[in-house]
Amino acid sequence: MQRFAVLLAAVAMLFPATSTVLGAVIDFESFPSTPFSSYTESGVTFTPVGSPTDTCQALPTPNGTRGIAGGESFAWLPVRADISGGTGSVAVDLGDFSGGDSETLYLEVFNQAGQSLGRAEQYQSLSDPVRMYTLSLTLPGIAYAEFGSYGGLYGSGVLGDNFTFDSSSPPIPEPSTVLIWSLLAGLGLLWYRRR
Ligand SMILES: [Ca+2]
Ligand SMILES: [Ca+2]
Repeated sequence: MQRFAVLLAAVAMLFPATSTVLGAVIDFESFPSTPFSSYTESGVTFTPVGSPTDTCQALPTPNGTRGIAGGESFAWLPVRADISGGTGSVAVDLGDFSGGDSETLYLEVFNQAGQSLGRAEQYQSLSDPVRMYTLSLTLPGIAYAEFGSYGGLYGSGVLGDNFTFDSSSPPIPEPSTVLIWSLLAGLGLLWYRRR
C-alpha cells in the first residue's frame, strides 16, 4: 500500500489540482478613438456615470499610454465598469497631469442590487509628482465598479488605466482533470492488486 501512496503522490505532483487563476487586464489601447457611450472588452462594459447622452473617451494618461475618462473637457465624469459574471477583486490605475488640481481619487464596488460593498480612496495633491496610483478592492460579489475623482476642477477630472479583475474560476477540477485522475487511480489500483 505504501508504494501505491508513493505512486499517487508522484501523480499529484504531475497534475496539481489547482484552480485556474487568471487576472484579466484591460489597457484601453484598442478602445475607440472617438467618444463612445459604451464599450466592452474582455466581458467588462465601460460607461460614463451620467445621463444617457454622456460619453467616455480613450485618452493619453500620465503613464504614457491610453486610458479612459468619462465626460469631456470641463465636465468630466466617473466611469462605471460592469463585469460580466461578477468578480471578487478589481483594481485600476488613476492619475492626472500636473498643473491641474488637487483631488481625491476613488474606486468603489457594488453588488448586483446596486449596494456599495466598499471604497478605496487616494488623495492627490497638486504638488505631488505626476504619477498613476493603483487602487484595488477584494470583496465577494462585485457586479460593477465605479472610478474617478472628486474635489478637483471640472468634475471627475482624472484618467483611469489598466482595469484589472480576478477572472479565476472556483476551485473545481475541470472534467478532463477529473478523467485523468480517475484513469490514473484505476491504473494504480490495478497495478497494486497485481503485486
Ligand atoms: Ca493603457
Ligand atoms: Ca483633475
